[in-house]
Amino acid sequence: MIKKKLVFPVLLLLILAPLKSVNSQVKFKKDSNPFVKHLYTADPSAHVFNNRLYVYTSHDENDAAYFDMLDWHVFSSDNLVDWDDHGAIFSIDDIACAKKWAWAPDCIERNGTYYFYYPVERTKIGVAISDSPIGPFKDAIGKPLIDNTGQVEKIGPEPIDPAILIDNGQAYMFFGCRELRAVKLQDNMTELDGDISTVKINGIENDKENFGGFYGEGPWVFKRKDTFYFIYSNGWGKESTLVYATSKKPLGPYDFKGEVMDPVDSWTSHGSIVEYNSKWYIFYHNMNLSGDNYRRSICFDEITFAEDGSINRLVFPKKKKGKQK
Ligand code: FUB
Repeated sequence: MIKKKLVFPVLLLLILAPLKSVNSQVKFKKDSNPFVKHLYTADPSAHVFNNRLYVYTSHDENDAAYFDMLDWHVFSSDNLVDWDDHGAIFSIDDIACAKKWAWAPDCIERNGTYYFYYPVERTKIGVAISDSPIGPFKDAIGKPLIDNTGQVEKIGPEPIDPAILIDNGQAYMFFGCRELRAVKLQDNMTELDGDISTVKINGIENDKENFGGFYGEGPWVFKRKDTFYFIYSNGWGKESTLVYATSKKPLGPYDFKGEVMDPVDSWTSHGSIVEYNSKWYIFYHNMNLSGDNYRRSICFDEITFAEDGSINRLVFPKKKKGKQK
């Protein structure tokens, strides 16, 4: 017979166990950047769902010596000061086809369902679904949506960093490291619609890795007025940062415009731009909390546009120390 004094703690554990594994919450306030300080986070993809802002991130481990990441988190806020960490919403353990490298994700809502796109093992992109923006997510199709095994020429050498845009009812997925690819998605969001194509960015033809408009990784596309803005990292050097190009069509061709922000101190630059309550914000990561490239932390700042639609470059008050690589 269970002792009486054990009944309460056991009951409490039973009640809390499902919450912990799915939506364990840490509540905190943003007082400065980086604004998430209780764990290391990177690659923020920010979206507004039902008038609340959600930021989907990858998660750097406390003892990381590489990007050996295991799960993904989502954070949300309705005033950008008070934040909830909804915990690990999906993890490598939930995926049959992968054992490592839970890298930069994205999430989108369509017809009341949330689709979470995740890159794994630097070779595959999968999709998981939920009826809530904070999960629980479950793998949607039990196999990768994209897998470059034997198809490097078509899919690219490193299909990572999926970014989803829905425009005019059509969903698009952008992805890739060093080689940018895009593909339409079917209305069910779990199947490709047509061929994978290369997105052209005019004006970067002579730009080399780490400089100018070189395409590095971390694509993100958003629409403002009638213009599509494509932002991405131009590499992993001391001066590399997020840059952008614009087009009147989602799949381009895009015209290179310039830098979005000052370089951060980590090798990697990865971010997203979102409109919330009539202001625009850029989410990005740096390594200011840890001083280590494999333990990054997400930040955000307001960003503005000039009259002609160009992005007013985000300038940090003091120039950060150069990158190490
Ligand atoms: O976080 C792992 C990788 O580092 C991402 O996929 C890249 O965009 C870079 O931030």
